[in-house]
Order: sequence, then C-alpha cells, then structure tokens
Amino acid sequence: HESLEHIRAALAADEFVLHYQPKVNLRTGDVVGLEALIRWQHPERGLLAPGIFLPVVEHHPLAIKLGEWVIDRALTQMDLWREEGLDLPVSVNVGARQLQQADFVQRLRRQLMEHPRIPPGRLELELLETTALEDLSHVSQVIADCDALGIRCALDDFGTGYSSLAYLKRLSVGQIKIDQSFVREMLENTEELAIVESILSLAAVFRREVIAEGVETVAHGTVLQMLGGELAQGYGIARPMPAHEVVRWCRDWT
Ligand code: G
Ligand code: G
Ligand code: MN
Ligand code: NA
Repeated sequence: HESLEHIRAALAADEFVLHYQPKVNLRTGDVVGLEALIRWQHPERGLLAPGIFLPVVEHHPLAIKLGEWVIDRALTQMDLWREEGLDLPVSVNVGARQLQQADFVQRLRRQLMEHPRIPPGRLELELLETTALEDLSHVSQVIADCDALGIRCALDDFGTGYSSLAYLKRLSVGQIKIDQSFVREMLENTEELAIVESILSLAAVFRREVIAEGVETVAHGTVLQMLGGELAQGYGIARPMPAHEVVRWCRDWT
C-alpha cells in the first residue's frame, strides 16, 4: 500500500487518470453509459489499480479531495466528448467518506455549475450498498436531493450488503447494479443464478432499472437476457479504457 503523502503528492502532480467502462443494452445494442474508474498513472510503476491507494485514503479527508477530483475530471471529459459528438451519461463511484459529508449535494451542485453545458442528468452516482446501509437516513436524503437536481443514483454491488431487500424500499435509487460476483458465477452455480433472478424480479417490482456487472462472456449475456435482463457491463463487452479510446469504441460497437 501507498502512503498518504505519496497519494497527496500524486494528486498535486496530476498523476491520477480516469478510465471508462461502457454499459450497454444487450437487446437494442445501444451504449447506455460509461462508468468512470480511477487509476494512478505512476511515473515509474505504470498504471496502478485503485485497490492499492483508495483503501489508504478511505477514512481520511483526502478521500474527499480525490472524490471531487474524480467528479470534476469526469465532467471535464464529458465537455470534451460533447465537442466530439459523444453525449452519454457518465457514472462516478462515491466513497463512504465523501458521501458522509453533510454538504455533499451542495458541493456537487457547485461542481456542476462549473460545467454549465452538462445537464445534471448526464451525471450519475454509484453508491455502495454497504455504505448506504451504514447511514440510511443521510443517504436516503442525499438520494432525494440528487433526484431533485436531476442527478441519478445507482446502488453499486447490490446483493452484497445485508438486508438488501427490505432497505431497497427506503433507498429510492433509479438503478441497481447486480454485483459482478453473482453474475460471473451464475453459469456454474444455481445459487448465484437464483440470486440474479431474484434481483431482476425485485427490481421489476420496485420499478428500478437494473444492470448486471461482471458480464465476462457472450454466455453470461445470453443467460442474462433469458432471465429478462437487458443492461450489462463487463469484460465480455469492454474493459475499462482510457478516455481517448471511448469515441472509437462506441463507433465500432454499434
Ligand atoms: O476499476 P477497478 O476494478 O480496478 O476498481 C476497483 C474498485 O475501486 C471498485 O470497487 C470500484 O468501485 C472502485 N473505484 C474505482 N474508481 C473509483 C473512484 O473514482 N472512486 C471510488 N470511491 N471508488 C472507485
Ligand atoms: O465496485 P465496482 O462495481 O465499481 O467495481 C467496478 C470494477 O469491476 C472495475 O474496476 C472493473 O475493472 C471491474 N470489472 C468490470 N467488469 C468486470 C468483469 O466483467 N469481470 C471482473 N472480474 N471485473 C470487472
Ligand atoms: Mn461502480
Ligand atoms: Na459493483
């Protein structure tokens, strides 16, 4: 793991980058959005995965700075893509520390105002199910406030938290993301298959959009569609890629 000081210096030196992973509708073939995922372009060690630096900042104020950098970078990239004729919703992952701030939505609104050409509805927030459950009243208020601004929220890694089913009622997110572990294993394991099936029917009853993560092969996509799922994300569709590859990928996909 990295030290806090190295991470702080990397942020100042502009060494972090966002990669983007497409989300598609398997039935229509449309690209429906992109998830922004942070990486550290280390001058000596190359591209570093978030697992080695995010846990270090997780409970530190630096997590807030890094989180705001992610949002600003994503909005800046959306401005650039619009000039190239690409206009897709982009989702960012929001960490626990960042989400806990009492003025989280206010800060978010200020960031959006700095990018007046981006309609708020083009930005989406991915909130970890486990984080949301830790502070249910605050997070449900954040979701409601985002909703009022037109910013959509998704529950990430859905199914991994406890009591997911009962709490979905109190978390009025527009979308749930089925955790990749269930999707990945559903071809070999009937229990995972049942979990994916249950989440799909739960989403239908609650009228939430649902996307399956971890679609690693064509077979995963086929089974997903047999179960009634349409939206998908995963290595079988595309790996996270640098921003400059996205326009070409979208053109080649359709
Ligand atoms: O992209 P990758 O599989 O390496 O991501 C590993 C983990 O890091 C995932 O759980 C993902 O949600 C998280 N992650 C990636 N980018 C960000 C980010 O910008 N902010 C936060 N809070 N988490 C991120
Ligand atoms: O926690 P979150 O869902 O945000 O994590 C997203 C992470 O999952 C990304 O870092 C991405 O690299 C990774 N990922 C995306 N698609 C797949 C996939 O099909 N298989 C696996 N194993 N990981 C994936
Ligand atoms: Mn995510
Ligand atoms: Na996830």
